[in-house]
Amino acid sequence: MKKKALITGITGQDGSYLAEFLLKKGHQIYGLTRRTSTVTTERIAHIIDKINLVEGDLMDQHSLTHTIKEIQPDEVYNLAAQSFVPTSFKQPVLTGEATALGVTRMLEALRIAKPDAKFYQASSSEMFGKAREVPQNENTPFCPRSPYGVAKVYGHWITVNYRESYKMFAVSGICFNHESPRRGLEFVTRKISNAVARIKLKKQKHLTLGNLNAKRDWGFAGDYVEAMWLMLQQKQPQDFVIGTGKTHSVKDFIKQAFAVVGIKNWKKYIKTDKKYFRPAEVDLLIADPKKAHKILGWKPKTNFRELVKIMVEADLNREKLI
Ligand code: NDP
Ligand code: GDR
Repeated sequence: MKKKALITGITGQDGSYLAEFLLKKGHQIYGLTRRTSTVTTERIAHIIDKINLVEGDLMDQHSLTHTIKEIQPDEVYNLAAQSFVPTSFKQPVLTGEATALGVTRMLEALRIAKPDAKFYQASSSEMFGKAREVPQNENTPFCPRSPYGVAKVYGHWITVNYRESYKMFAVSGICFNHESPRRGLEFVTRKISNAVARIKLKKQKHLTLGNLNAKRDWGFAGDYVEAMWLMLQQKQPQDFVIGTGKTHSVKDFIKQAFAVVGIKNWKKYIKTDKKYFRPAEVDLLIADPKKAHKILGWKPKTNFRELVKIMVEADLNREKLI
């Protein structure tokens, strides 16, 4: 019998990599998608014949309970969320509904209809926010700096609470930033890789950004989905920090991306605009992933330079075709 996995957020960056990964493991994949007026399946177009899409929304309890009852999944990966930090300042209530309460809705659906399913919650390094210690591990206190970060803290603790209250196999992966050519265009890494490709091809003159000094622990999304799966294969449910243990500034990312296309005087292409600065910023994130190394045997395979190269080259190829 094939294992059944339900992935929420399957149309997103991580959902697409996880679906590919689990297909290779021989899973039967179900992906929760919400109704939209335009197509959102671009990232999973190449595997769409091999997976089953089911309609539902984290805002709608009934659709989740019904989905779980029907499918009876062995594993549930809750990747769906309003995931863009700036949007969370503009739409804090919606972010709370989807990113925080959405987790409870899914846990309730499981408690009622499939309590022995294994549950993965996509927690975030944004929960550390104004970080109380450097680097951050599983015991570092949370200090979120955005409605998104606050919502993820709720999602994290409700996952822990269902594990402790109902003995469910519910775990939280505290993932640091992970990127790829499938990253949404509004996130800083993809915004940079895409602009650098366009500048190289003379399709764009400048790149306008916000805070260039923020530092993040950036890894490759394709590596991180393996850690999600590994967490659900453990005997005991527990939470893990997943990251590279290295940090770089936005400026470092820009320099490295321009270097990929052989441009040295990158400064002349960069502008800043207040509109890209956040009401409250997270200045420095860096993971201490020792627990994941030790217990999961997980280590990232792609380093920072390789990641930037993969992203810029993919955007160059894509822009050449447009
Ligand atoms: P994306 O923004 O690329 O994908 C988000 C997914 O959630 C999309 O499939 C989207 O669907 C879906 N979604 C949004 N709202 C709802 C809703 N109300 N009901 C059902 N589905 C919904 O995110 P990523 O793939 O980058 O991230 C995956 C998860 O991991 C998110 O929870 C994110 O917060 C978290 N995370 C991500 C990190 C990263 O660096 N990428 C790091 C740490 C945590 P649609 O296509 O219809 O919009
Ligand atoms: P982040 O990612 O907020 O860390 O959340 P993002 O790429 O949006 O920002 C990273 C840093 O870059 C700075 N920055 C800019 N950011 C954007 N988007 N656009 C700009 O023009 C710009 N200029 C500078 C930001 O201020 C910030 O410091 C991501 C998301 O995937 C979350 O869902 C996830 O939980 C966390 O990573 C871990």
